[in-house]
Amino acid sequence: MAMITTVQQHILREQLDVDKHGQATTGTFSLLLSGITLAAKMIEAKIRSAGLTDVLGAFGAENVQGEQQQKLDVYANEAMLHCLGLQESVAALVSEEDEEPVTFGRSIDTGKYIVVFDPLDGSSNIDVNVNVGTIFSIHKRVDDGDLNSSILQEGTEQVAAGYVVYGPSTVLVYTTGRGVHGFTLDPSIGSFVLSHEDMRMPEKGPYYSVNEANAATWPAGYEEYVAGLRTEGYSSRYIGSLVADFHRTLLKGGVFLYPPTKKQPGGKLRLLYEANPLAMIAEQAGGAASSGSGRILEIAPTGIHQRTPLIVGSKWEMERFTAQLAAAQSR
Ligand code: AFP
Repeated sequence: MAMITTVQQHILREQLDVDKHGQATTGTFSLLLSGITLAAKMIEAKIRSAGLTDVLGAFGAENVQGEQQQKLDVYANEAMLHCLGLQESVAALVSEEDEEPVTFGRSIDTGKYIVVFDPLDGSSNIDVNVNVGTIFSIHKRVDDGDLNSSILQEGTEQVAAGYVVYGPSTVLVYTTGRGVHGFTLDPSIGSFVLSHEDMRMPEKGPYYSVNEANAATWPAGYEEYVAGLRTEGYSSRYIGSLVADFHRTLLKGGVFLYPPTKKQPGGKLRLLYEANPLAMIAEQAGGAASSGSGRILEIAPTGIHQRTPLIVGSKWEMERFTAQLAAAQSR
């Protein structure tokens, strides 16, 4: 029989390794990650039967971003809150779908971790059967009695980050700062099984990925950069689901951009639960992530739903981006 490693076994092994390096572990971190994998399985089961049951379409309310909530957004959020909220190690959950952090009435100095997440990213694609995802980021609570300073930590302080992409198969990718590992859900046993060990982003890739309909309103330098890639023979790919666009960039290399636009001068994507976790994964895999003004992971957050421009991808494309944008903006 072929040997398999499930995500649970992998996380436990990582935790034992952490122990070997002298840090005290209590098992709560493994439990936390298994809460996320359970929620992912619940969400994936719902998505798989989306056309058959009455879960497609608008829920009839707007979320904090002023976006139409889809029924599946609401279900995915409830699954995450349910699977993580019961855990004593959780100090607060911060979701794209909730205006304020959820603390379950616990005293602020009990839980050890803050989990920030986008329960169903790209949900406007669901009705047309296109890939969607869940993104998460985990921070340790800062012991200063102020929940906000624990939530608004820089991305460099993340202790783990990951995402699940619900595509032809369901894939979970995570990092605890010691490489990036990918697992594919095996529906016959109901477990995420290690399928991509120590993932590395190719140093240069064949694709650029951006919503070119916004090109006329990008700041100086962006159009020139993308035109340069076109001249070099790059192909264009854009799904409009961040997780799916990022997953392709991780596997195949290249660059994904969501620049500032006239409509969204501060960028469209959210710093805490979209840009930061993907930036940590990109860096761990040998790539880079920028806001156009600097490293994503070094942005000091000021609000839980704050937005940022995001440019993320392979080493070569990111070095070229930084150089070309600086040159264009100094003209
Ligand atoms: P939805 O969740 O509303 O589908 O938005 C998806 C998203 O936040 C992100 O997943 C995409 O990368 C981005 O928006 C696409 O935005 P545009 O439609 O403006 O290109």
